[in-house]
Amino acid sequence: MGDGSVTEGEVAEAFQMAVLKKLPIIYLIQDNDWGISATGKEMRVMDAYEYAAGFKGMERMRVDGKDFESSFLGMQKAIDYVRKERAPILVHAKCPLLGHHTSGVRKEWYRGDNLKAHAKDDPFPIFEKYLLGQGISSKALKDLKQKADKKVLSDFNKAMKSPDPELDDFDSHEFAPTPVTEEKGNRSPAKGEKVVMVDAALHAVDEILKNIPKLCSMDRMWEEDWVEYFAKRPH
Ligand SMILES: Cc1ncc(C[n+]2csc(CCOP(=O)(O)OP(=O)(O)O)c2C)c(N)n1
Ligand SMILES: [Mg+2]
Repeated sequence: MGDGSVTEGEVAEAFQMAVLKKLPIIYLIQDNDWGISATGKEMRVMDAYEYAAGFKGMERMRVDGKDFESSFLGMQKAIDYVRKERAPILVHAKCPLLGHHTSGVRKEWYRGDNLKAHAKDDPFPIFEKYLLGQGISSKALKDLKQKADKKVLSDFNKAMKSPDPELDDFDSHEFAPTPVTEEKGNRSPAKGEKVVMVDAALHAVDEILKNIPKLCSMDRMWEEDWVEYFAKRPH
């Protein structure tokens, strides 16, 4: 997530649940000190690493996001921690802003003179220098770059040549087709009690949950359990 997104309410809810249920999640924060066109100072009084300290049980770590070695080793530690402890961790990576917020919101519009300062922290030249220092030849790096450029160009050309998407196909694969296509059952069963709509929805969710015993007993379900559950679920 970006540093700006961490100031949003949904993230507080996610962090709270993650520590409460001890969920094995890595929150990787890319802190470029901008949220669209607002600076860090305009958005918040603390960064994500400091904020995470408020969530008891959230492990946290800082890495230098412009430095490959720091980021790579940091992520290795974070993955080990989550696998072993089955608990959440936040990794805060300080990064320069190199790209645009979106293709429609261009960095030149809001970054002004600051762009050059951020470009100095571009991780690519820093990594290149590091690799040269580790004894990798500049020829090997040049070859690698040429190979990557060639691959990107060929993929780009392939994409440009492919047909446009079909208009009536835009929502395919968005939702699984529902097996419920007609109303069944009795709306006015004998001795039935009238309930408000929200209660009816809660009863329905309750019935669904009753068929997932592990979830109902509030045990944590691991990824394999979910895969198993969805594989067996009647479609
Ligand atoms: C819940 C919610 N609140 C507000 C927004 C509006 N919004 C979109 S992007 C953004 C800031 C994102 O900042 P950051 O995550 O740092 O991304 P960056 O601009 O660095 O790419 C905001 C506030 C949103 N999309 N969702
Ligand atoms: Mg940002």
